[in-house]
Amino acid sequence: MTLASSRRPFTTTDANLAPIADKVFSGERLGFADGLALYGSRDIFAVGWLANYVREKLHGDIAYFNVNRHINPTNVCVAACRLCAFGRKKDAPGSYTMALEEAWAAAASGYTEAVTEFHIVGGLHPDLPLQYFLDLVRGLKERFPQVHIKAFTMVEISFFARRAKLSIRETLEKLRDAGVDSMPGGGAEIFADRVRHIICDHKIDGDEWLETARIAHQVGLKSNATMLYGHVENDEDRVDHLLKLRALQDDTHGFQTFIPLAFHPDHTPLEHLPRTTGMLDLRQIAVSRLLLDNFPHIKAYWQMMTPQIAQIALRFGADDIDGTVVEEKIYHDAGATTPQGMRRSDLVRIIREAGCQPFERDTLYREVTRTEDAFTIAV
Ligand code: V47
Repeated sequence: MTLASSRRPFTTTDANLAPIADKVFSGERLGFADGLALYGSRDIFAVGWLANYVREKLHGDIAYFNVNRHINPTNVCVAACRLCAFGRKKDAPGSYTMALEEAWAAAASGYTEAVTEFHIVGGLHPDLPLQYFLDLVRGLKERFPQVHIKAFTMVEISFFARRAKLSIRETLEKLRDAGVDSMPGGGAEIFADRVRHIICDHKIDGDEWLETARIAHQVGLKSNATMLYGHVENDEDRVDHLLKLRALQDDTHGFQTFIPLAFHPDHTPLEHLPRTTGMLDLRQIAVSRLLLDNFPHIKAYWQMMTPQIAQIALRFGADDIDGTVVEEKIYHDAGATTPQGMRRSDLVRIIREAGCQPFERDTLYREVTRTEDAFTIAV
């Protein structure tokens, strides 16, 4: 079956994709049933082709990356999520909490390339007050005023607020005023209660995650959004998750990037589950690009997907492969075999070999221009 798009002919062996392709070519929004058809289609190349069509329309040949550093100030966590291999109880072997000086030193260490972003997330520590996080952020801003601070998931914000007896809005305003510039997308997992009860019973529910994101956007913080897939969820749960994010984005336009995260089962209570396959990872990228028509960016996080699959994902709807990272803990505790970090030059090579133009961005997707280890951001 061949349909004439405005640009090239589209071919599929799956009759269910023909009406979806018509909608994609005419810019019509896809619905719940379309999402299910995309997950169920045996013609993965056609699904990827459609997603790539949308990506090219939005971004041409450009693929984004950044030079960033992850900092996880503590792995101590009161929650005991079955999905997680990172969190530890306070006195358990392997638990750690960085003193502020240690966290500031970690920010400065690693690759010598000047980072443009600190990505900061951690466990829900029972004793660390909000003041620790305010001081952490303020100290980073004093030491690295040019570096964007993307910090704390909606789950952490809700926890800080409860401990400090503040509203979500007050907590976000304090962190913003201390120097948080935007927020990462973690903790969203899957919004469906049935699944959340199994994988992360102790976390805020889906509605609270969405409401916290709404307030973050209202106080002027952009954020990302994630979805953890490849565990006990089904296609309906995945489509439901994506459409809830899309509905919130219609209201706030505060999300920058969607990042599908493949579940890594090693060393978690869900260790018996198999790892996701390359085909599912690519399909997830493509379906995300097609359903999230109001999200500017879809990220293939190379740490989670492997650099090889992330590279192919650039032709399945992704326009971003994240950054240098330097030191990744959450996936490596759960058995990831990818390197802990990658050099800027390797990210550039991966992107070029995918046939795309590498574009070094800052967290807000402005162009970064480098001379030696200094950089300037186009504003
Ligand atoms: O929220 C935890 C996930 C997330 C496991 O916003 C796991 O730019 C797989 O959100 N297997 C944290 N996933 C990472 C995250 C992120 C990563 C990169 C970029 C951005 C961004 C955000 O990792 C958690 C959870 O969903 N996670 N454990 C695991 N065993």
